[in-house]
Amino acid sequence: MDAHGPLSEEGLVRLLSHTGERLDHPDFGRFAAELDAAALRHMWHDMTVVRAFDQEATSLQRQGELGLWVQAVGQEAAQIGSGHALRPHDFVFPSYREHAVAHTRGVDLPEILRIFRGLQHGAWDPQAHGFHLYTLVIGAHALHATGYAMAMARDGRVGTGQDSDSAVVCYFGDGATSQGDVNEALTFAAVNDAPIVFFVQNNQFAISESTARQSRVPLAQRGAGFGVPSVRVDGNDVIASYAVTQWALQHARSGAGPVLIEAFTYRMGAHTTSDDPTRYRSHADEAYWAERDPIARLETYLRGIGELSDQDVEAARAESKELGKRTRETVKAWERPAVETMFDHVYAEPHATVAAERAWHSRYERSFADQGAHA
Ligand SMILES: Cc1ncc(C[n+]2csc(CCOP(=O)(O)OP(=O)(O)O)c2C)c(N)n1
Repeated sequence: MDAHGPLSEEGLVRLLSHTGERLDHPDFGRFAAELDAAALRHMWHDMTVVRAFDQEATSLQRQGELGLWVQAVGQEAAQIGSGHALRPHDFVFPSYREHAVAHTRGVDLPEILRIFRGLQHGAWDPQAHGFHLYTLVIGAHALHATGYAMAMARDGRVGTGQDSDSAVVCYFGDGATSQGDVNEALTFAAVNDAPIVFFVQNNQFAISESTARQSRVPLAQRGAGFGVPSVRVDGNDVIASYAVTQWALQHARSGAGPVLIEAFTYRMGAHTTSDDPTRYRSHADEAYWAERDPIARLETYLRGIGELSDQDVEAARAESKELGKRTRETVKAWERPAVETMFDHVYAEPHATVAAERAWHSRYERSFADQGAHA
């Protein structure tokens, strides 16, 4: 592996080693100091519960209850750390793997599965949660997020020093950084000093394509070309993810412009339940990253300082089990909407193409009835 390439661990901000020792950092240590033991336990708890939910969703897909599931196992620290740094007034544009961020924004986890059961295009009210709908078109939402951030600034919601100062966080993957939309978003955000944090989860793969096929340099270096301050952080270190995001949000909310964070992490699961990662990566690689599990390292640290008890672990296990049960029951109880309703929410206004598709669909349905009549 190239020591200075996109998969190197060079320059990562790290505040918790993979064996669970606390580390300091001259620029970001002060943000981590905001986290007391209760806050860290809360993060551990969130990561644990979200992982259990993720595993439950994978099982439901395997049982034929979901069309697809997008796993986020291994990326919990990047998401929970950054999610905990957000304030209610901030606004998040996720891609489609940000289940842990959704949890921090108050989205009830089972609700996410409405999308993956094919019942709804989106499954929550974005304004109620400060959390936009999932976007499957890679990188497209980076432009939406930048426009939203520019509007926030025009609405006087940055640089006042008040609690109402806000920022946008836009999450996407390493592969998305190769998309035109993301590069256009960085250009607009930079020249407009938009209050936005581009949070890249470099999970090392765009489906089967390694980050090494997306870039010659660490992805954070791309920000420099746009004049956007950029930081590489150990994405499996929840403390560092929190600290770096906290700094970035304060920067953006103050009116100083955008920040790019590259959270270097590893997708421990498959790209989706339709993918077989054994086709393109080694067991040795998986074993290396299993030792860097984001939840285990925080657990080791908290146990070492006497801030996580067997009762805490047992309570989280019981809660996870209960959430799994509630998830299964909720999903199976959802009623199937009439197929034609898929045309209802594509556009707010009537649209000629959608109307033509709806008409085609109804002719198609009728053709079966006609066949029956002639039989
Ligand atoms: C515009 C567009 N091109 C291609 C795809 C197909 N596609 C779905 S996921 C994916 C890989 C994305 O990788 P990355 O940005 O690293 O995010 P990750 O899935 O690893 O979180 C691709 C190419 C798509 N959804 N949208």
